[in-house]
Amino acid sequence: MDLGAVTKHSASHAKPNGLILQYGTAGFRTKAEHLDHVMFRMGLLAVLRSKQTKSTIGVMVTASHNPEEDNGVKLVDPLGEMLAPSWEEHATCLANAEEQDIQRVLIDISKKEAVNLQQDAFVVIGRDTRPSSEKLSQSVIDGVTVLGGQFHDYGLLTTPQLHYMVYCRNTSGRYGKATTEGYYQKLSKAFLELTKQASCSGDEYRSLKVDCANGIGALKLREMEHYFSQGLSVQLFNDGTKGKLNHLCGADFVKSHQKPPQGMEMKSNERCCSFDGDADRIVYYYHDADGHFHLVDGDKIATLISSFLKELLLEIGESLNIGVVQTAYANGSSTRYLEEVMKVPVYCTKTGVKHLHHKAQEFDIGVYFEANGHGTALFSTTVEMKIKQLAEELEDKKRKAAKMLENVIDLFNQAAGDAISDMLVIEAILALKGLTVQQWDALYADLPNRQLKVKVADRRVISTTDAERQAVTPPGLQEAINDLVKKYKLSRAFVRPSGTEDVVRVYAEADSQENADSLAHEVSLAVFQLAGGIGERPQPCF
Ligand code: NG1
Ligand code: ZN
Repeated sequence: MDLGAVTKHSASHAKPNGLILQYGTAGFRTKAEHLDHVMFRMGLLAVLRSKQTKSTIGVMVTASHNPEEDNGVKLVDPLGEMLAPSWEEHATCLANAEEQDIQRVLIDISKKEAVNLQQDAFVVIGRDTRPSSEKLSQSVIDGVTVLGGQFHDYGLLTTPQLHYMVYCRNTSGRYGKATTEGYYQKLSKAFLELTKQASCSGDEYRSLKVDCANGIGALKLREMEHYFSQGLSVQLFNDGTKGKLNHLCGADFVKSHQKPPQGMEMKSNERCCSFDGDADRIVYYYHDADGHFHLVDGDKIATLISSFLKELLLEIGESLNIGVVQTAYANGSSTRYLEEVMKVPVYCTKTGVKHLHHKAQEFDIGVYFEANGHGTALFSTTVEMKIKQLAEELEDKKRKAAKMLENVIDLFNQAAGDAISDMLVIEAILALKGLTVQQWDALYADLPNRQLKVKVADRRVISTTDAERQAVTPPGLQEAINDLVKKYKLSRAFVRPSGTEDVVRVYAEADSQENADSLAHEVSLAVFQLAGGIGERPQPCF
């Protein structure tokens, strides 16, 4: 480790005075102009992690659904997963170190993690379409090279594509080719094979409107569309040619405002979907004949997928254990439907896909989705091998079902939740089952709900337990929430500090929209009073 060179280069990526950042739900995120030093240092850290794991490590420059002025960075571990928790701590430590302490922190991490500094290091880098991303990814590269790491800069990629590249490279190409071409081919082939089985090929099943949040999803879907166009035609909106990233569009906007994105032409009963800014989330929606907007969120996606998987397993005659993993944001109706009607076990984890992913790994097949549309289905290696074998051995109908399941496994980006691969799985299931978006939506009725944000001086005063469903501190807050919840029917509410924004998030559901709005507002006031609210008191805004 040439520590002299590190010090010299680090000085040109100086840390703004007094800035303290946390490796949060999905890496570091803040205003782009405060991130240069973090990028450089994450380049350094990626080299150490690569040396330690003797594997390729990924670095993604993106702030997902955050405003265009923000940016962020996260590291991707060898099998395409999120960074291991002990390394998140190292990341926070390194990002916040004063200039004169950087050498010491690097040595400390290397010692604690028994990093062999003689080992080669390889880092792959991707970035979203934010104006700040290109320069920031150069700072990552600076960090990688100053520690003697090799790298490949993929340039513009969706977040899930970077996860895919890391996974491919660390499994010697068995999973797929580590190029965008390889990604397009793998997914499109599985999609086309699967949809070949669909008996109804009516046009209404074969076209989809996609709001790309003015982000990277538009570029990549455009590159990809001719690979799968025999099975699906996509019409892209908010493709980045005019509008601003995530502004009044994209999955996060649609989910949190419960209304269609700007710039999308929706006819009644047409199937539409939105990606977020780095294309790892997807939500569906439509306008009914009366002009009412209907959101089909991550919970309904999980329901559609898990019921399809259950049917295939039944057909094949295999009893594998399927589990669905959700967070506290999952609509109460979805949990009830999964448990009571579908008889699928449901588990709740803390927010952030790394937690859901971890839990999902406990099952033969783990389907996990956040209500906001971030998720996937995970298949254990044993299950994958077994299905491939059955697809060769079984006869007739059973063989067909096993083949279909094999296609589904190939279609899901096993490394991460992926809007593009989720979209293709959903489109295939709808075509195979001959379901319209309305029929899918009608599986169960969502409980009316509302999400709000409250500004407080220090959001860390709120700590939670029970997968974030109960507040432990500040004192009195949970009691206040309990009292408010009692006032409404079918109600539930919880609060937690955001891991990606400087706010406290409030969630409430109840028997009517009016009641959900009112409960959310009352809980916001309790947070404001008991957790050190700043600025204007929360106003009832609905
Ligand atoms: P925070 O800001 O911690 O609530 C948000 C989403 C998460 C996850 C991350 C990462 C909600 C309520 N929260 O986290 O689900 O997607 O961003 O992008 O949607
Ligand atoms: Zn995202």
